[in-house]
Amino acid sequence: MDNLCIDSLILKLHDVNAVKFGDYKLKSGMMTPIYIDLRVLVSHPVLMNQVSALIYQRVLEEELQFDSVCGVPYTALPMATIICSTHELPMLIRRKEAKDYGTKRLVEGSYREGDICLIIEDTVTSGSSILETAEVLYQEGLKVTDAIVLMDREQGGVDMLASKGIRLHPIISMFKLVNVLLAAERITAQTAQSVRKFIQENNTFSPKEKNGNGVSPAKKLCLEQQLSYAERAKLPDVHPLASKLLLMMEEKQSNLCLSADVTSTKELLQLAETLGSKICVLKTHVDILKDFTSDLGQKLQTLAEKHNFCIFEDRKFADIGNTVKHQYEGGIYQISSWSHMVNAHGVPGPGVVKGLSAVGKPLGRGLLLIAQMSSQGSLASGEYTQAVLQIAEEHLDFVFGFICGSRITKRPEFIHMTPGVQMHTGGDSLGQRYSTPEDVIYHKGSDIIIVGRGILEASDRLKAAESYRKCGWDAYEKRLSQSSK
Ligand code: 5BU
Repeated sequence: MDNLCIDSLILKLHDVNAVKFGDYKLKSGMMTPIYIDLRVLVSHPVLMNQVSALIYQRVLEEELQFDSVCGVPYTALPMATIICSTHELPMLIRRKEAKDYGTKRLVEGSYREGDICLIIEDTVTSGSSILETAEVLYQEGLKVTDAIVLMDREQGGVDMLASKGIRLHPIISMFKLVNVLLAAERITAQTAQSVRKFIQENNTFSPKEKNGNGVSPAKKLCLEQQLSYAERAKLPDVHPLASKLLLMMEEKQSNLCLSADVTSTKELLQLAETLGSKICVLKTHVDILKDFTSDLGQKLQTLAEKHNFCIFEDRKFADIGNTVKHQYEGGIYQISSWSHMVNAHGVPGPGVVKGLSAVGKPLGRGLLLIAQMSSQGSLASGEYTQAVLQIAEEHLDFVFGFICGSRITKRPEFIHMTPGVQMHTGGDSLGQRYSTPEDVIYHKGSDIIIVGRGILEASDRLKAAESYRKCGWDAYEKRLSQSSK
């Protein structure tokens, strides 16, 4: 989703008084220093259309599957109507009260038992309004798996709904809103700080039992994942390369892997030199270099030692064991001689690991298995991911982690690395999909963010790398602090 688009929307919402600062009472009775009133949107059709378009864009980005759409009455009702009318999607209307004449239906529109209904909401605090609507839909035999909200007050709605089996996809978060208004000098730093403090101190969702029912997937991750990178480095079964990497991460306060997807050797070496201090891993695709020479590996290794990072050639091996052995060791690139880690698909079965291990294990190298991919329509999911996990568990002496979208195993010895990361969700025109560092590390429980164009296309690459390092690290610290609560 385009960030500029969100930023300008936030300013327009402020212009029309949909965002107010002061002392306001929420539906729950709680007093708040910020109030969001999106009811005014009906008087601003251009803005209403823009909001509806953003919601629909999110539907596409998340590839949501559903049979009908229902807006939570009343504010989200016109938004749902515009979306359904524009894109010719069937809509359902939830009545707040059943009529006392005629059919007495609580849900208007046509549906069949088992149909999936997507819920649309304007603002979420605790998530109770969405749940109320979902419960009415459940009574009618409908299913609700996802909901989209324009504004998330970040006070526990995502976790509460997740605990009820509903994924909530927010478009604007409260922190984002405050940051944009502050940057535009619409509010003072003091107001921004009081809102942030209020949000942090007023989380409406507190799981009753740790590890028990009612705990959201995001919270569960936090509860399970109590070890720091440094603690994990010392576990008895951890692979030596994973141990080295985890210690490096802790020392540099970086869980950032730079995907150095450039086509000139000079630029690659320059990147390693200038951004080396910000990263824990440098990921390469040597086969896209137009001027590869056999001394590159040695040069990269020298820089890796100087700046304390690991080298990861993203070769994605996917052949029978005997072939990958040659591909890894020989050819022009002689990958095993300089890359600390490589990755492989699980498609060929365990033989691919055995072939690579025969070359890499004696050299102290390690392997990441590709358990999930970031690209749209990827086939690496569900049972495939589980089968990859099984292969990894059978080869702990060489496989030390995964390429994945989110954490796939509780074993703290495994390192999870996630590509498809940018500061804003969305994708490119060739099927890449992006999640944010916070989402990947905090919500999805991964360990390392892999960032390419988010840094490479920035006008100041060093500054961009520092922002990603900081975001990734802050998300990790937030996860750790939550888990020890
Ligand atoms: P981007 O510029 O941040 O989109 O680059 C992502 C990098 O990660 C790029 O080198 C891909 O080849 C790599 N990648 C990925 O994007 N998604 C995947 O599932 C895997 C690798 Br596996």
